[in-house]
Amino acid sequence: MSLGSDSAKAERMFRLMDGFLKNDSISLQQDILRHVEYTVARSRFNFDDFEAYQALAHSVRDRLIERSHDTQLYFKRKDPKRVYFLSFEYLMGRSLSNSVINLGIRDQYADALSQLGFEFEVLAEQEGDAALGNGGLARLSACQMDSMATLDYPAWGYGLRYEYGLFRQVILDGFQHEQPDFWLNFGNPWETERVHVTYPVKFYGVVEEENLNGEKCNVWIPGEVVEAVAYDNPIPGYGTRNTITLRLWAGKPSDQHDMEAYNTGDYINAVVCRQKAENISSVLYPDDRSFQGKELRLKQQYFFVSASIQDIIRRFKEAHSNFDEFPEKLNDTHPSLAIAEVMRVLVDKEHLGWNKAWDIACKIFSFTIHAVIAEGLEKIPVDLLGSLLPRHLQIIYEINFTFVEELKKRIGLDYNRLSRMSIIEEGAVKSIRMANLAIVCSHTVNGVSKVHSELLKAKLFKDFYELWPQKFQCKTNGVTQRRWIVVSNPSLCALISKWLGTEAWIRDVDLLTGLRAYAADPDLQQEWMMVKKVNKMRLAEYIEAMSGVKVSLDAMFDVQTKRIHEYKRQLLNILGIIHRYDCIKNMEKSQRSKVVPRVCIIGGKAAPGYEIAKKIIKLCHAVAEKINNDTDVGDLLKLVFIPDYNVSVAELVIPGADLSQHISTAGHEASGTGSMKFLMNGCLLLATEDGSTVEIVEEIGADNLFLFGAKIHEVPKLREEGSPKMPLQCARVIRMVRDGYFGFKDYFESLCDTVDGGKDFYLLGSDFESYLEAQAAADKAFADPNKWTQMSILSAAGSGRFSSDRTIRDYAEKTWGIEPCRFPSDG
Ligand code: B1N
Repeated sequence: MSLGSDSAKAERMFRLMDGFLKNDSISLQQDILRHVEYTVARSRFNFDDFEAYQALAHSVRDRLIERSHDTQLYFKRKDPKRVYFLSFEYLMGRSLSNSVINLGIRDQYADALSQLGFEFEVLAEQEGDAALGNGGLARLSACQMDSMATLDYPAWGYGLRYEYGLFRQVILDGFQHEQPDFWLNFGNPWETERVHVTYPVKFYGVVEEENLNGEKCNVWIPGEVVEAVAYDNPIPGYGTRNTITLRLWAGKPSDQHDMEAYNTGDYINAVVCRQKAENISSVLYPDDRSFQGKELRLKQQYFFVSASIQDIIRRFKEAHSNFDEFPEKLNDTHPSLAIAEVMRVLVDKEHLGWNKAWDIACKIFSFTIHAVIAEGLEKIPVDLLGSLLPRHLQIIYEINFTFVEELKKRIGLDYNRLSRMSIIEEGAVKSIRMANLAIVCSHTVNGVSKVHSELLKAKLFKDFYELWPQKFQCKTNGVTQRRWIVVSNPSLCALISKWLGTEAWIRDVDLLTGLRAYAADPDLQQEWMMVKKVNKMRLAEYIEAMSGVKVSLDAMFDVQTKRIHEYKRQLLNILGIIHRYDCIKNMEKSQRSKVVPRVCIIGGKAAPGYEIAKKIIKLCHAVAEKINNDTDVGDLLKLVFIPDYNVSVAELVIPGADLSQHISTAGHEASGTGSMKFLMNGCLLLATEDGSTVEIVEEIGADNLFLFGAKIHEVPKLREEGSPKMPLQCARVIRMVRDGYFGFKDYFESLCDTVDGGKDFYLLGSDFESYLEAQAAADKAFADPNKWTQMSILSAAGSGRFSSDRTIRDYAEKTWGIEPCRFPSDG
C-alpha cells in the first residue's frame, strides 16, 4: 500500500501510475525496451550488450527509487532516532547483481533477458566498479551500508563523490603504472543528482568579533565559497522493502562567487573558477597508510563534513528543536572535523551557549578507529588549518583549553601526560591531533577487532583509556554474506540453502553453523568439491586471459590479494615461493611426483609513491617469469599476479581460492576483512595471529587453519634481536635475488635490505621457518581431499560471527541506541 494514499490526490496519482512497478517477465521486458528506446536513446531493434546493460540498470534503478521513496517517507512519518554514517571512502564495486538479488528479482530479470536474447551474467560484466576508496576500510563501509539496510535501521551514509576513484593499475614489464579511473565517463545509472539539495561550503577568510544583542560573538567571513551538490545512491536491503541512501557530495561553483566576478566584469575568470570548485571532489587520495598534511585533502574532508552536517541539521529541524537526538558515527578520523563543525553551527549559527553545545556534541558522536600505529594517525598542521578554516581552529583551541583544564583537575600537573593527551601537538610543526579530538568528544571509541581494541587501550590511547575506560569498546568488523556468498558464489549459495533446507541464513547468518553437522558427510563433501572446482575453472580462465598462464585445476590455488604493504608481507610470500622453486629444482626427479602442485596468486595495488611496495610487485613478476617458463617445474608451481585487483575481481578470485594468506607481522593489521570473505567461501587460511584472525581461530578452532609466526607480545623482543635470527633458508633465497637470479639485481637491492640489512622490521627472517612449516602442513592437508573439504566446510560454517550484520547490530544496540524501522510490507 502506498504511503501517500491517505490523501485523495495521492490515491489518484498512485492509480494513474498503475500502482507499483511490476516484476513479471513481460513487464520487465517492456521496461527494459522502454529504457533502450527512451533513456539510452537507441532503437529497440538495434542495441548492443552495453546499451542493454544500461537499459537494464535503469529498469532496476526505477524499482530502487520506488522503494527508497517509500522508506524515506516511512522514516519521516515514524521519526525514529537515526544514525548518520560518515566515511571518507566507500568501495561499492558493481551494483547490478547485488541490487536485483537484494530486491529478490534476479531470476525474473534473467528470464526476461533471455526472452530478449540476452544473458544476465554477460550484461552484468558490462558494469564498471565504483572504486571510491582504497581498501579494507572503504569496503567495510560498503558492507556496513548493506547490513544497515537489511536490518532496517534508519541510517544514512555520507561521503564524497570522487570523479576519479582509485587509480587503475596497469602492469608494463612487471612494473606498476597508475592510470586515472574515469568511472563516470559512461554515466552512472545508479545515482540521482539532487540539483536542489546543495549547500554552500566556506573556506579561508577571517574571523571577526561582533556584537549581537549586547553579546560578543565570532563571525567568520569566508574568502571562498564552494557549493556541494548531493548525489543519492540507493542501498537496498535484502528481504525487506527498506532501501536507504548513500549521499555523496560533489563540488560545483557557487553562484555567489560567480555573481561577484560577473559584476566586476571578469567573465573569463568567473568561468575558470567553475573548474576550481569542481576540483575539490575530483580525486581520491590513493594512500591508506601514510598521512600527508595536504591542503586539498583537508579541503575535501571539510567539504564533505560541512555539507553532511548542514544536511543532517536541515532534516532534523524539520521535526525537532532539541539537538541531542541524533547519533553520528565517525569512520576513522577522516571526518573528525565534524566535531568542530557541529560546535560552530550550534554556537555561531544556532546561538547555543558553549557548554550546552558541547554537551550535545559529546552525546552524538561515536568514533571507530582503524589505525594501529601512531604514524597512522592524522595530524593537521595548525598553520594549514588556521588559513583554511580559521574559525574551526579557534573552536579546537577552545575545546582543548577546556579539556586540558579539566584534565589538570583529574590528574594533576603531570606535564608529560598532559602534553601527550593534548589535542594540540607542540613541536617543529605545531599540529592538531585529530584522533585526540575525536576521543575527547565521542561517547565511544571502537576498535575493529578484539586484539586491536586491546592494543588501543594498552598502547595508542593508554592515557585516554585510563581516564575514560568506559568509552573504549570493541566492534569486530564483518563483511556481508549477500555480496560475498550470494552474489559472488551462486553455486555455493544454492548448496548451502539445499543442505540447511532454508535460505534464511542470508539474513540470519548464524544458521550457517548448521553445516557443522554435515561436515563429514561424503555427499556434502562431494558436492562441496564440485562447487570449488567450478569456481576454480572460472578463475583459471580469467588467469589465462589476463596473464597467458595456463594453470592446472588439480593444483592448490593459494591466494594473497590485498593492498601491497610491507607489513602485509607479500615479500614473505614471494620468498617462500622462491624457496619452493629452489627445492623443486634441487630435488631428484623421482621425488617430484610427491610435490603438491600449487598455483600462487598475488594481487593488489601499491600506493603510487610507495617505492618498496612497487618493488615487491616487480619482484613478483620477475620470479613468475622465471618459474612459469621453467619446464623442470611445469604444473608443480606457477605464480601469477592478478592486475588491477578490485571488488569485482575479488568476487571472482575469492570463491576460487583453496588457501588464502593473511600473514601480517603480528600487531600490525587492525582487523583484516579479506580473511572473512575467504572463510565464508570455504577457503582455508594460512595466517599469523593478528587482527581478526585471533577471533576466527576462536570460532573455527586452530585445527582448521594453518597458523604460524611470532605472536603480538613477542614482536618487540624479536625486533631488538634483529638479524641474528635470520635462518639459512631465508638468507639463501635473499641471496638468489641479490645475485640477480631473477634479473634487476640493482633494482631489488633496497628491497633485500629491508630483510637482511640489519633491521628486518617486519620480521620476515624470524618468521620464515614457521611460515615454511605452516605451508608444509597445508600441503599435507591438501593431499587428503576429504580432510581438506571437511576443514573447508567447517571454515564456512564458522564464518557467521564475521558477518557485518553482527557488527551493525552490535553498534545499533550498544553504541547508537537505535532500533529497526521496517517498512510494513513483505515486498
Ligand atoms: O581498515 C580495515 C582493517 O580491516 C584494516 O586492518 C586496516 O588496515 C584498515 C587512511 C586507512 N586502517 N586505516 C586505513 C584507509 C584510508 C586512508 O586514507 C587510512 N585503513 C585501515 C577496516 O577496519
